[in-house]
Amino acid sequence: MKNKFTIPKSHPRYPSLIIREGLTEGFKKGIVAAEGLIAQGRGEAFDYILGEKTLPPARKAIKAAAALLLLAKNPVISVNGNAAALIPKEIIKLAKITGSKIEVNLFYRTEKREKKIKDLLMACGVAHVFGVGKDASATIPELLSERRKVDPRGIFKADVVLVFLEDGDRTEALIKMGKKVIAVDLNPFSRTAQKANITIVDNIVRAMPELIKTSQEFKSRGEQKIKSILKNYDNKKILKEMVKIIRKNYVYEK
Ligand code: PTJ
Repeated sequence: MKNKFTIPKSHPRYPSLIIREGLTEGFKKGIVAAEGLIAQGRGEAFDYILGEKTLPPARKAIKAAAALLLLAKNPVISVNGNAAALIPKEIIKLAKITGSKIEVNLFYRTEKREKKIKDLLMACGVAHVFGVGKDASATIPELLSERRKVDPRGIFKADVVLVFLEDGDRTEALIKMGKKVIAVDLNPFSRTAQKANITIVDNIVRAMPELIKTSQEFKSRGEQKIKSILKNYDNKKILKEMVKIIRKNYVYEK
């Protein structure tokens, strides 16, 4: 991400300020929804509490996520405005390694923003972006938001879906359809975090490079070895570990 305002690298909040830059630039370009800036604020608060680093439970979730994506028959990465602005190249890298499709799926859906996100992803090197405009002709049952509209060749027939900054409704609806959901969400208490099969409680900006590295590493392992990672994975336990860290970080001692 560019540092247009020359924020000094020594600034204690440098990485966080650079993320803000990426999002506000994305907003000005029509990629990020205004509400996406507010969502980032909520994320920042959790990130601050987590110490702005990838914690051990998140690393375990990343390993399980890499395993699940590599074992999937039809994995799809679902992209919203914030993810497109912050991690477009990483989305494409991960899609290449894991054989995932990329689908645009917006909560605040407008065709104009969908197309801008598609163009951005294509400029970063992806051959096809699913779910744009009329391509999102299938419907996720029992979901009322605009996120219900999905591509019949993409999310609709996926067995594994990776989601970022999500609303709990769609995660629940996708799971009801028999899909496995991997969520990246800084808030371990959110419905998405609680409902997903694998929850990576981390900033998407840190989690994605780690997920790419792990997926690349696991790719050369045999299927049985990858399966054993998933066999021992317990998402409820991971979330509990995360909450324990939060409580420990914030015991106020005089
Ligand atoms: O682009 P659209 O139209 O699909 O809209 C996207 C937003 C983000 C506006 C929409 O999905 C939304 O309103 O999300 P929520 O319900 O506010 O949820 C955002 C969740 O993501 C919250 O739990 C935040 O803590 C978390 N979050 C925010 N920034 C990050 C994050 N998690 C990981 N990395 C972040 N950078």
